[in-house]
Amino acid sequence: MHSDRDTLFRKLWDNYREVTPSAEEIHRLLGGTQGKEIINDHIALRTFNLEKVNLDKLAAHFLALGYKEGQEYHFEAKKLYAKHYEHEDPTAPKVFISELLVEKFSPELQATVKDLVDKVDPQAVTADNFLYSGTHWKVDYATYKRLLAESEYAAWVAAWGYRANHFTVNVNQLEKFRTVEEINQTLKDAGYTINSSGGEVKGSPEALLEQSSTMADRVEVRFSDRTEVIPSCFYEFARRYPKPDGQLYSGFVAASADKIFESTDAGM
Ligand code: OOG
Ligand code: NI
Repeated sequence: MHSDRDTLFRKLWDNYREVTPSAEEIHRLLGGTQGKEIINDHIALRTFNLEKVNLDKLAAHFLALGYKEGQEYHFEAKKLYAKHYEHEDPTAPKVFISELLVEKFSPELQATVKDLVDKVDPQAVTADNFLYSGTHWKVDYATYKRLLAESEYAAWVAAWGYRANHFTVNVNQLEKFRTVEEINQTLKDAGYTINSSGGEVKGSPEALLEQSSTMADRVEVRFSDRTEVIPSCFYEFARRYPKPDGQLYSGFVAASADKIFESTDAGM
């Protein structure tokens, strides 16, 4: 029925899995013996705010599938702007798209990012596969490190390009687990590191959203001059609470999101 949407999320998942070896094991740990599929609360995408590839260009792919714009979010310190998108079908994952406010960075970073984006074919941006098309440029390791010094986000997008940055399990729909704390404990017992920036559980029942995430996997990336192991993608867990009208809150919480971004920090 909604096969275009299913296809897009399946392609995004397959592409995410390729660089996130923990995803399948975590899926198994949480899904375990339960018969039904894990439901995704949302996915997240990252980009630069340069016209050719900005947030709106990514969002267009979801608007075409019947998604509607939700709230917007500002991240002053990280110099990011984001919006979320949701679909009237409650089983459709929400989508959180952010963009780096490139003009707020040094002339060097601006020039580097402009160079990368100049390599993108404008037609590639509207193609069906754009959201899981990876990088459209070559970057050397020293350039990656220079970006990293100014913005972990900029370095991540330079290294990984267009792909789901994380998938998020809808905790409300799990059978084996009720709370984010229980999930964190199970993952820690299995040897995973939970992002502890701002606390392992971000948000609260009062904020109508509780979230946690793993620290990103570390995998090899082929830079133009060498191969290095860097953070790739992570897995997130979200539990939503009802609003006074009885409907589950469908937005995000900027203070929590601010910390979730740090799940791709090298941190060691
Ligand atoms: C997005 C971080 C925010 C959430 O659920 O609040 C987020 C990112 O890391 O790209 O996903
Ligand atoms: Ni998220």
